[in-house]
Amino acid sequence: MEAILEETEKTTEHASLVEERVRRFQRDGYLVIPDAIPKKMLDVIRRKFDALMTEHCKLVDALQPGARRIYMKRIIERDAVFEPLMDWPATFPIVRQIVGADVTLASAGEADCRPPRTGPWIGWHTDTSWMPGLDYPRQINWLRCAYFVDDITDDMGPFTLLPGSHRAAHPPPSALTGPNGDPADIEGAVRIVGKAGSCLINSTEIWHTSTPNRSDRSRKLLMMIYKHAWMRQWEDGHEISREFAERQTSPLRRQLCNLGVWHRYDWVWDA
Ligand SMILES: O=C(O)CCC(=O)C(=O)O
Repeated sequence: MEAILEETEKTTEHASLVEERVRRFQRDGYLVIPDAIPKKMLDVIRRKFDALMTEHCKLVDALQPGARRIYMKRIIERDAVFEPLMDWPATFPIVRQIVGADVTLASAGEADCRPPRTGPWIGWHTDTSWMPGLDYPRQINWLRCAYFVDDITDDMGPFTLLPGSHRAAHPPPSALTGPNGDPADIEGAVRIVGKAGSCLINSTEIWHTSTPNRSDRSRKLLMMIYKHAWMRQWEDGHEISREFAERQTSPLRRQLCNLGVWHRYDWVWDA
């Protein structure tokens, strides 16, 4: 009986923590979850990330020397170690709560690297300002989880955003980005630094930008993007392959991989 009570207490505590984080997210448009990935698991992930990224960087360097951002598409398909990130227990309950029961993946994830001593690669933007016919302030369209593979310090070009701007009446004015693509400093902007294993969850409607990596270290992130089932996936090789989706056995992961219908009248979702 005591064990059951203890378990119930833990579940209630967990539910109220999720609720509290969701409220914070709705207000600010982002959240940082410290220690989202425990050290032991992160060590395994980092080894695989570094091995794949080192090879990938050699290829990119040959074609595009001095690239300010290097990324690998479909990361969850490249090694089984990345696969659990799609429904990771420290973050997914929050994502599920924000997006809703029809949550699915918008892509097969990305491994992202900002090489040492490189300038910003993109100015102030939202990720979906290209979508026509949607008034501002917009509903949250996509939601991104960015896991820190290593510590990210202020000199490493941290992801930079303007809290609350996901509720703005317009996208970021172009005057906020200089002619050479450099972002202006905006009062109130926050540079997201943190320990390895942290996760930044952000609305892709939030105003955000890249900043220069002035350090001697690469800034490494693993990104997962979520959407509603009725939205299409990001194409151009970002989308989850049919073979990978069909291999999934858990009903939740099959839904996340966009198998099944998107127009459920019975409300019976697997998330
Ligand atoms: O790499 C960064 O710091 C910014 C990333 C970004 O703006 C994006 O992925 O849309």
